[in-house]
Amino acid sequence: MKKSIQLNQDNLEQIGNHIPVPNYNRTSETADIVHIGVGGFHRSHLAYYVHLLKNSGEASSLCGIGLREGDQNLHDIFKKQDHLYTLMVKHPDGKIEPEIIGSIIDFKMGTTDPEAVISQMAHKNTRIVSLTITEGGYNFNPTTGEFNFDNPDIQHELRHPNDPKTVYGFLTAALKRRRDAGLPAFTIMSCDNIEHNGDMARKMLLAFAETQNPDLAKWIAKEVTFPNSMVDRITPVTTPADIDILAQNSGVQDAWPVTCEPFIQWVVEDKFSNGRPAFEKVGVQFVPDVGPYEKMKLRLLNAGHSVMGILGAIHGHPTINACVEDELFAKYLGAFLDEEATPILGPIIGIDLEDYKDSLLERFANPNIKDSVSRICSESSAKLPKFLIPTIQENLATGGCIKFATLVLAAWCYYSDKQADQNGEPLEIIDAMQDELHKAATATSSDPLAFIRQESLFGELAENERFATTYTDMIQELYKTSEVKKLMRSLL
Ligand code: CS2
Repeated sequence: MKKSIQLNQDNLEQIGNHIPVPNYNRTSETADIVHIGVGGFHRSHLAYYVHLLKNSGEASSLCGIGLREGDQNLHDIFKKQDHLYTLMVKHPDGKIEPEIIGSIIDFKMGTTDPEAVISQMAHKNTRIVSLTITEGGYNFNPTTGEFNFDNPDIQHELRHPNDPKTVYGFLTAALKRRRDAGLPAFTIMSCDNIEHNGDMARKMLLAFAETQNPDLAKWIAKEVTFPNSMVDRITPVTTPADIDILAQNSGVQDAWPVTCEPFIQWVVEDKFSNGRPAFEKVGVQFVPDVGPYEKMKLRLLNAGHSVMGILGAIHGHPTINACVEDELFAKYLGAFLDEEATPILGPIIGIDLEDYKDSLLERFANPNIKDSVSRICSESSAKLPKFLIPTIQENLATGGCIKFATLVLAAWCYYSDKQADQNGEPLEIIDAMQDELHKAATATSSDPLAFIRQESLFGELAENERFATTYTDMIQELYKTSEVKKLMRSLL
């Protein structure tokens, strides 16, 4: 076994003998992009695009921000590694391409040092504040679509504007400081999987700001832009095995590398209030209206993931590639995409939907990626209302097919109720609504529609007769046999 070298700035030259390292200077810079939510996806996507820009000689860099206690671990690791990390691109043929990324130059924690975060955002060099705060992070009520003022942290921030806790408190504190200093507003760039993610960020921030400081809200409405974007790169959870492989094959000691697929895409609206880096030079597509691209990606890729993930979890498949290697699952996915998701998309300029779906199947099948179904099923309560439930609602309205997606909801109920697969193996469930989901699902024995009556997730679905009959039949069958494949087969 090779002796591995600790990843940090001093060792970069030596590491560069084995794998690609940044060819740019990382010192004496102030970030122009401040990013909230430095998860794996941010590090495989936006931070990678900025790395490509820097490698091509452009000046741009990122300061990461953590607003949750759970971010402390990455903060501490980054400190030791001078904010360097390895991106391990995993190809379907088994090849792994590691590369050291240096585009993040700083990381600040809002939980322990809120002032440092506000002043970073309010710094004159900051042009963009970007977000990957997850679907659940936008703090809106899924039924009404309105801002959730009941959140205790939001209540605290409304009363104490100088003691922010959530993304909204930090954004208003920093924007106020910029306005008072006569500095231009920054762009707020959402990179989350939500249809009209920029519009959503705008609506939520304005609702908050109007209550906290109506004058400031007017300034924000006029000065801040919120481009919508479609972001894409499958980024599994890093495992201890990834850390070992990197140390053994490349001799690099990195406590938190990120793994991802080769595919990458970012389509964004060119609405930046305070300028932007020349992202088009590194393959980013700028379009006037990102809506159709977002809808396509969320309703095909993300929904397809959830279809495989939830059915796969109950069947006992550990990963997405294991699901699509199973012929029945692959066929089921194809049927869902073709018969339920595609009809509501309509044509999209410049995109051949058949090619797009073929490439999705290939990406899901990448055997080297091993994307766990538990990652896909995590936070389903925030994902399904964006990825899958609207497809059922739209198909109900037009008389379209609903059976493939409806089985996923029945399976989700079973999953939330039993918290185990069909063989009784316990499932790892990660969901902010886990207790409510479990409670609603356990009432299924006395009321087959109990799970669907959770209005905040499903709206009025339980009242729709066609849906209610289809779902009830499936629930009865699934609870009787526990064999999800039997039901899948019967629908094809
Ligand atoms: C996945 C996404 O979390 C999920 O359910 O569908 O993380 C997906 O892998 C990314 O959006 C790909 O761009």
